[in-house]
Amino acid sequence: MTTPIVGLIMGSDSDWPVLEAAAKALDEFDVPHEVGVYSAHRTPQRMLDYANSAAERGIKVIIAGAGGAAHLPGMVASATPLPVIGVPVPLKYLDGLDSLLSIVQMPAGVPVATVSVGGARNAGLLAVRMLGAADPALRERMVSFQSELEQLVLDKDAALKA
Ligand code: RP5
Repeated sequence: MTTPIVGLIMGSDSDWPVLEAAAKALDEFDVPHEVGVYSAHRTPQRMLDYANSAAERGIKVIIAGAGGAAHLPGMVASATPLPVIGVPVPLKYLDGLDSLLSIVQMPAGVPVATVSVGGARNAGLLAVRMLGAADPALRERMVSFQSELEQLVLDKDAALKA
C-alpha cells in the first residue's frame, strides 16, 4: 500500500455521495489518499487528533467536506499547518448556502480554500495542483489534463460549425 498524501475527510458518511467526486479526481492522477468521517460536533476530539497528526503521517493536503453548520474544514485548518480545501455539501434546506458561508467566511490567519457548493471534483483537482507545485511529473499530468479540456471545447465548437 502506498502512503496516502491527501486526506479526504467529511463530517458524516451522508456527505460521501458528494465527496466521492474528489476521490475520483485523485484516482485519475494516481494520488494516494485516505478517506474518513470526522465530525466537528459529534467527534470533536477525534477530529482534532486527525488534524494534529496529519502532517507527521505524511499527509500534504486535506480536503474536508461538510454540510449545514459546516465547521469541519475551518476547525481542521485551525489545528494543522497543511493546506485545507473546503467542500460545502448541499443539504435538504438552504441549497448549501449555509454550508458555503460556514466554510468560506474564515477569520484572518486561518485560510480554507473553499470550492463551490458540491464542487468536490474541483477540490480533488486543486489538491493535485497543490501537490504538482513540488512534483514536476504530476504538474506535467495536469498540463495534459488542461490540454484535453481545451481540446474538448474545440471539438464541440467544430461540431457546432459543421
Ligand atoms: C454535517 O451534518 C455533516 O457534514 C453532514 O453534511 C450533516 C448531516 O449529517 P448527518 O445527520 O447526515 O449525519 O456535520
